[in-house]
Amino acid sequence: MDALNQEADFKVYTPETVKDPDEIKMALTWKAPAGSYSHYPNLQVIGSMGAGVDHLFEDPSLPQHVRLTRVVDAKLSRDMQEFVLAQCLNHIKNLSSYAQSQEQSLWKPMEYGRAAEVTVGILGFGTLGQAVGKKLANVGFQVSGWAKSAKQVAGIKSYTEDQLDVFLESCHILVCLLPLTEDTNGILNNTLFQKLPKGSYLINVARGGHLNDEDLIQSLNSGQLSGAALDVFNIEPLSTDHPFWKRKEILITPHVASMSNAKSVAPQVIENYHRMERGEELLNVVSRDKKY
Ligand code: OXD
Repeated sequence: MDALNQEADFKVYTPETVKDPDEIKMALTWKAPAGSYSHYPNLQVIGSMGAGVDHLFEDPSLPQHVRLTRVVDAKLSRDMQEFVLAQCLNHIKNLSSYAQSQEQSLWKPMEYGRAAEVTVGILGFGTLGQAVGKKLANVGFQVSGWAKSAKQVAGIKSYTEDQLDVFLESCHILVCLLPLTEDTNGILNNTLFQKLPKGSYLINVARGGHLNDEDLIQSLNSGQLSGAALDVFNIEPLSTDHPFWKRKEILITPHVASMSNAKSVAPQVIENYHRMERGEELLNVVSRDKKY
């Protein structure tokens, strides 16, 4: 909010400092309590402060006439590219296992993978998914992407809605970057894991709601999955008694893959405010039908 206040040529309030609710035309938000938006009768735009917008649709009283936007930011996209790349390399070079061996002073060489021999499947091949896919391909991984609609990205094989099974068949590493919607809720489950090659690795950097926690544990127990890197969880922070903490094959990070930065986000928020005032098309509009 401070970054916005410094740069904006309009007034910026927090819910606590608003004096006249009629004055508010645009809201910037991240996981606001349900019902927050109904206090402002002249609201025209609600902007999610992150890339994800699932938190908006969780509010049953989200005003129907209000336009919704999200953040699409080059810096956030680069952060996600680097994070996923780090997780892929960590996995194929066994770095987490060596960190665990070190705790026991254990000298235990392991076979390692090579990027050129590993296929990484990006489940959710939208703007962010494509950026991540390109980065991995540049480093030498084989990359494929799955999205509802066909995407043309040089050097990356793209699969569409009805080709999910064939897409999954070749993924040694599956990266979830899907938006969370009714269709994708719980998609990372036993049925999907069974379609991956045995011993595949899962990276979830999208939402905890995509993953069925029980099914992940079962797939690790059976060896269908060799491990997982999880940055997002059904309930955050992850409770201290959650079984994931005790699993050596799971690498847990606290939702840090790419964190919205007020300084980089402020310019596009300001731009959208002016576009709204001029009655122009907004940037990064969210479809209410698709919910992303
Ligand atoms: C986002 C996130 O959606 O941080 O931006 O998860």
